[in-house]
Amino acid sequence: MKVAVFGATGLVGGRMLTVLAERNFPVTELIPIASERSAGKKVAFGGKEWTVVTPQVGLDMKPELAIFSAGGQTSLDWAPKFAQMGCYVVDNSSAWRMDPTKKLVIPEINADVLTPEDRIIANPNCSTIQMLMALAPIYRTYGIRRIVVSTYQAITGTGMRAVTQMENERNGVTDGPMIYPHVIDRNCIPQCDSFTENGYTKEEMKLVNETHKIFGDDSILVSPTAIRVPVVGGHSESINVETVKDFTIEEVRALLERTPGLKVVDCPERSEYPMAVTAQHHDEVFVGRLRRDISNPKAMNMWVVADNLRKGAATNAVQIAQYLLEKGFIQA
Ligand code: A2P
Ligand code: 11C
Repeated sequence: MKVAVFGATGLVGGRMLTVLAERNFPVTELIPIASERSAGKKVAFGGKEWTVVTPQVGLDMKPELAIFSAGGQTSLDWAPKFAQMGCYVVDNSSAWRMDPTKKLVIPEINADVLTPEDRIIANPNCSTIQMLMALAPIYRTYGIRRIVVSTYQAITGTGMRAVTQMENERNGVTDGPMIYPHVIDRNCIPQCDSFTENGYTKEEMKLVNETHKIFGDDSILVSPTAIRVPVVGGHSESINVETVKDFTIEEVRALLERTPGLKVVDCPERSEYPMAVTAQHHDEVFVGRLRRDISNPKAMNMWVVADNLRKGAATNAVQIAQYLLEKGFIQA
C-alpha cells in the first residue's frame, strides 16, 4: 500500500514510522511529507531511504492511506484534498475531532463506529486517549457520574521546539526561542495549549468534549486541570472517578487487568506504580495507585501513565489504519 506520513520529520511523525514498521504494516511505498523547508531530506523506513516531499507532491503521488500529524491548520488545508481523491486520512490533529461528521476513535473502545465512507478519521488527544483507555471498562461496568483529572504532561506533546527550549535551559542558553510562556525546566506550568473564554485551556476542554464524543454520553461531568511538567516523554494523570453503581477496588483491579491495552502496576509496598520513565517506549496504558476515595465512597482514585507519542498519538493512529485494513475498507 502507498502510505503517506504527513509531518514525517516531526516527533509524532517519526514515531509513526517506527510503529508502522514494528507492526509490519504493508507499506510498499512510503511518502514522507513535510513543509517546503524539509523537502529533499531523507527518512529511513523498511531498510530504505525515502525522500521527503511537499504536501502538493505527496497528494499527486496518490497515497491510499495518509496519516497526518502536522498541526491543525495543515490538516484543515490538506486532509479534504487527500480524502477527495479517495485516500483514507487518519488525522492526529485537533482539526476534525469535534466535527459531527467525523468519527473520533480509540480502537479498543469504539472502532465499530467506523464505516467505509469515513474518509477523514480523527485521532483523539493524547491525554484523552490514556484517560479513556483506563476508564472505558469502568464506564461499561459501573457507569460514570463524574471525573476529576489533573494531567502532568511531557514536553514532547508540544513538539520538537519544546524539546529544544528545555535543552537550551539545561545547557544555560538564555537567548534561545521560547515555545512556552515560561521556563519549563525545574518548573510546572499550569497551561497546556491556549486559554478559552471559560478560563479553561483548550487542552482541558479536549478532556471534556472528547470524553463525551467517544463515550457518546454528554451526561458525564468532567473537571480537568492540565499541567506541563519538565518530563521528556510520558504523560501522567491523577484521575478521580465517581461511578453510578457500587464497586469494590478488587473487582475494578481484576477488570482493568483483563482489559486489552492496559497494564496494571500497583504494588505500593514495593513502591511499584506507573511512571513516565517506565511507560515511555511502550504501547500500553499503565494504571496504578488504585484506591477508594476516602472522602467519597462512590469514587476511586488512580494514576494513569502512557507514552504520549505512542498510544497517545502514533500507536492509536496506526491501530485505526490496521482496523481499516482488517475490515477490508482499504486493501493491501
Ligand atoms: P517540518 O519539519 O518541515 O517543519 P513537530 O510537532 O515535532 O514540531 O513536527 C511537526 C511536523 O509537521 C513536521 O514534520 C513539520 O515539517 C510538519 N509541518 C508543519 N507545518 C507544515 C506545513 N505547513 N506543511 C507540511 N508540513 C508541515
Ligand atoms: C500536548 N496533547 O501534550 C498535546 C499535544 O490536540 O493534538 C497534542 C495536541 C493536540 O500538549
